[in-house]
Amino acid sequence: MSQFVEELMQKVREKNPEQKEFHQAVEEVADSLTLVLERYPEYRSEKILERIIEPERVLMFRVPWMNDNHEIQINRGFRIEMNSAIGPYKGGLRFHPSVNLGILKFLAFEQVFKNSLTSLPMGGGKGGSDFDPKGKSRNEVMRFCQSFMSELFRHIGPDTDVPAGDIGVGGREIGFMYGQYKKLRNEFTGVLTGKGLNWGGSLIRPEATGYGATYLAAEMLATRNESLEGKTCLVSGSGNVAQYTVEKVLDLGGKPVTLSDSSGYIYDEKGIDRKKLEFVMELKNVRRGRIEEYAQKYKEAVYTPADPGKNYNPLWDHKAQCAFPSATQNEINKKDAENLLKNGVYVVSEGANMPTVADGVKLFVDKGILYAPGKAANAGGVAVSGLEMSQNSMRLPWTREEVDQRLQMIMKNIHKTCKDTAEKFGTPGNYVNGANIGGFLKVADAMIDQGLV
Ligand code: NDP
Ligand code: 2IT
Repeated sequence: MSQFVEELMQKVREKNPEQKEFHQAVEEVADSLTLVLERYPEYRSEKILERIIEPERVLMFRVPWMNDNHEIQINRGFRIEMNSAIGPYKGGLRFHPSVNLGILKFLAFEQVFKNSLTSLPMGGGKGGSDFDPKGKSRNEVMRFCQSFMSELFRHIGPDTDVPAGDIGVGGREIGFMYGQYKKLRNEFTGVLTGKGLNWGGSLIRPEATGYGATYLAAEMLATRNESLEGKTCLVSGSGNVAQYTVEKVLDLGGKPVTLSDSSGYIYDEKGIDRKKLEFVMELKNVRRGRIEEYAQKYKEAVYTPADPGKNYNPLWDHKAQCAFPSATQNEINKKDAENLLKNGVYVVSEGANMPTVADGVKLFVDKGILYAPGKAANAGGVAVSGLEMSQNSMRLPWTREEVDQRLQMIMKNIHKTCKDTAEKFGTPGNYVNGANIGGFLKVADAMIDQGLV
């Protein structure tokens, strides 16, 4: 680690104690940027990185709501407006009991580079709440969303800050929040993305993150004259990103064999086909059930409950060529990364944000496998959010084919930016450096152009 990174990290830790995910995200980026800061000292003297790690604004607020038993509940709401150098703040909202300031800051920080990589004019933001939608009734979720938006509405807007979904926030929650925003502002505008198709949403937005992560894997394989055809793929999670990853892997001839939720995972040696995927979508999106039911319905599949006492996740311990972590941060620890390599995995495309611990990332990079970090691999979601904003501004919806074409083009460009940038800075094949540097340069130059901001 360079002296600059060491000193920077010491300050980051002192100033933001206990925000360990934020430290992790900053350190990974800072490590890559050493290469840039050596070559272009103006970024050092302008203190660009020191500025980027400080959010432009952090909002934290009370979210009171009433449960179905008429008991008052209090949650905490957040919005991190991280960087607006290249466009309005843009990024998802996460509703999960683990949500805290450090987690949202890591996500907002990652979002800045990711959004820059899409080549669309979007700054970086993230928000959410420690609210747990699991087990709540539709009415409870609605009351929570309305209360959350009753505060958030005054801080956001189609040219200011445009939230979207993330863990625990899908089309249903976006709908409730949009309704409340509209009521308070008396305006029908593109203030949120991931909206329903009938009211300003874009075709392909639900599919975009999973499709994009798969397109990126295909692009990486193409550099070795290979494709996903016939490849066994490990997929984690069973929510939005995981479902559409499975769909696109199937389209491209691959064989997905796993899915998970926080209770456990299923392994289906015969492969998760379209019919089984349809079952998963109904199970997860309509009935909001647990993935265990998959193995009850399809006897060829094996369900393994999550075991917090184990020092590895057996999902990553199956023979395969590709892995698509699509659940949450740090779901691949060092032992899991070793298991993946041992089992023959040489393509890792991160649908989730920062799913691999730092030691795992190092292993993948040192081994020279085709490893795309989240900020490159999962950028398809926010990219199509950007396309939704364009369609809202024009008041003209595009066809499915048009949006998918643009998504494919954007993922191709992201791949090329990462690959070319890694080469330019003397680390060919290192998509981590490519993504961090590629995302940084555009934001850094915009910040310099705009003066001391
Ligand atoms: P969903 O809420 O639709 O699904 C999340 C899935 O991950 C569920 O299966 C959930 O299981 C599992 N999961 C969540 N938290 C944990 C945890 N702490 N431990 C174990 N499993 C967990 O979310 P998405 O599919 O939208 O998001 C998945 C990942 O992709 C996240 O990292 C998100 O930041 C990232 N992402 C999402 C984008 C999007 O457009 N939605 C865009 C880019 C990245 P359970 O139901 O049991 O909690
Ligand atoms: O992490 C992410 O990129 C998202 N959750 C999607 C953000 C968005 O604005 O669509």
